[in-house]
Amino acid sequence: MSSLAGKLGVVFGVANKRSIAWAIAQAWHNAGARLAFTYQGERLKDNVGELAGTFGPDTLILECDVTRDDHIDRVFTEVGQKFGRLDLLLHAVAFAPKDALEGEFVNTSRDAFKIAHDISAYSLVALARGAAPLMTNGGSIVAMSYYGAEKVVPHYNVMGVAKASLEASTRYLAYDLGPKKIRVNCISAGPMNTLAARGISGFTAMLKHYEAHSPLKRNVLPEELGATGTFLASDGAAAITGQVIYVDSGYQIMGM
Ligand code: 0WE
Repeated sequence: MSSLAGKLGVVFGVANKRSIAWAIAQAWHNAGARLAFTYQGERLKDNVGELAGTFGPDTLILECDVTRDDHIDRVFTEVGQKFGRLDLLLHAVAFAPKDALEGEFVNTSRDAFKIAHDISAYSLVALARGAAPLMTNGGSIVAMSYYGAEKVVPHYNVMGVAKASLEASTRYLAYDLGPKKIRVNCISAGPMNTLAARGISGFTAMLKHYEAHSPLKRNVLPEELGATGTFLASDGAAAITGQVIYVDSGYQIMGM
């Protein structure tokens, strides 16, 4: 019997086939979970429909702009109607205005700071609050983070501050939801070649840097994020909550 047999999940953050959300969704599906998907706007609707549709024609696909409380409410109402319960939630959503990732952090505007934190960190709190009443047998919430949350990565800027908030939010959510057997964890991934990474100047150099300096001397594969996401979602991780698990070829342990 596969490790997520009979589990019901909802996945936030698929944009295309390279998305981390899609890698973890495929792993969850292959482990036996039944999944619903959300997409961010009309622009991504067809992409997500095509990918999610490969899991069957009746796959639930809903629009969700995580800055909209009405969207979030509707997602959990419809997931509740379709599934009757929820076991798994994947948060793989982040955004900061492009100019905030280019200049100096000291120049971050109030607006860019607000947007980055709303979309990349507060959304986890809102989604956890929406999901919790449906997680009647307990549950596993998994969010994606990055090393820039704890050490300075040049140009990651306000996203690093927002990921620090996401990681701290993970701990406070784990505390609040623990009594309901709902676990909340982050996967801190090494750099991945996704849509969110495209156009980031120096990204190729970053992949080379991990190859040169990480203990494993290589980059991370999407299916390795899938495997860790499946473990965290499984009953094998039943005593793990509030943690940040590094899937980064060991890069995070290095001091130099
Ligand atoms: O979390 C991320 C990227 C998230 C992201 C990406 C974009 C690009 C397009 C958030 N907002 C935007 N806004 C856009 O307009 N990563 C971990 C990937 C990433 O992004 C970086 C990195 C790495 C690694 C930005 C600067 C430096 C390193």
